[in-house]
Amino acid sequence: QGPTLALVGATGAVGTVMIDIINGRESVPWGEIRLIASARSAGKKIVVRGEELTVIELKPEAFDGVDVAMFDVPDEISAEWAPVAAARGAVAVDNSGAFRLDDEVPLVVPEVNAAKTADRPKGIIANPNCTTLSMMAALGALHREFGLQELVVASYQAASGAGQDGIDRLYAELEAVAGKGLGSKAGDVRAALEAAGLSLSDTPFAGTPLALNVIPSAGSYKGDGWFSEELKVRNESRKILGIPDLKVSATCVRVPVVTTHSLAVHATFSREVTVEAAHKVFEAQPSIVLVDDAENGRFPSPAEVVGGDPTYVGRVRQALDFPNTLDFFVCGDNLRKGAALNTYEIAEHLAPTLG
Ligand code: 11C
Repeated sequence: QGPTLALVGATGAVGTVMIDIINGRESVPWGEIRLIASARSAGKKIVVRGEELTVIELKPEAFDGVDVAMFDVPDEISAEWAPVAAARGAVAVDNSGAFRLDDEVPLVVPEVNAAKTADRPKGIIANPNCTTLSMMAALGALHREFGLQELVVASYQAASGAGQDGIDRLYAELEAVAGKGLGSKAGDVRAALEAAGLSLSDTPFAGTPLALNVIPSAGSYKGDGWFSEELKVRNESRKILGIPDLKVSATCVRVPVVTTHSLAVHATFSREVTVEAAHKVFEAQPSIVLVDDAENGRFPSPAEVVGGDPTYVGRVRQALDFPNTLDFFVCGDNLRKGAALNTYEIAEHLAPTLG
């Protein structure tokens, strides 16, 4: 009988991927697995590793006997309930933004800083934002070898970063614009969406069409020109890599991709770095798949890698006018490594120490 694992938010978009991941594991270290969700979803039956489980309502008693509680719920639900789980003796592994920058909460990517899981005075461990996470395995490996000093990134973020609403909206927009020859006249996509009853005032994407478009804003506006996703990339990268003064500048962009975030990374190191040496580092990291043969058109792209667990890296170049700087492109499934998988890997890492 192993430790007890609970999944809070079992019926949401990330929770569903989490169950998929648990079902796909060859073996799991858990005795009991408990599914928890809002009162609205309580009573629902979900098959986990061949056993039909009934989703139970989120209440303090739901955490009794739980060793690890993974939270895939909005920030305000985590802020209220992760401390409740911790107070009842569970380690809360939280995928929301509620605790990521709390000094008493480690922010963990297991292949970069797994040891931090041991230092958790609040009984809470945080999982990073999916945009940050999509490049962390690659940057962590390079940092160990060459010493990261500066990071400039542009993201290409998928619609599912905004949850099921984001996915539904993208499909509806694509349907509304398909086959109409749109995209050559300013405003024609917007007009087509409005004509199809897809109001731009309640889109999850900043009142801007996503179909046939890219949107230079992700998350909420935070002032001085910055959006929340850009500040998360900066603050979370610093904390995970343990470089408090890392120079970071990010531009986060939403693109009409269903799932898998990509980033164009421009990273400067304290030591000399060559493409050959970087390839070696990437090849030695089990969670990275290097796809880097530009001459033959081989590089990662979201539609080719979605659903996969690894971080895919390609287009690795020594920046022509910047010594010690590498440019490269990464793709990572934002619902798997970007959310559910990393959370589950933290729980798996804890399992042998609990129960
Ligand atoms: C997006 N990265 O693509 C966001 C979603 O802080 O966990 C995840 C937000 C977060 O919109």
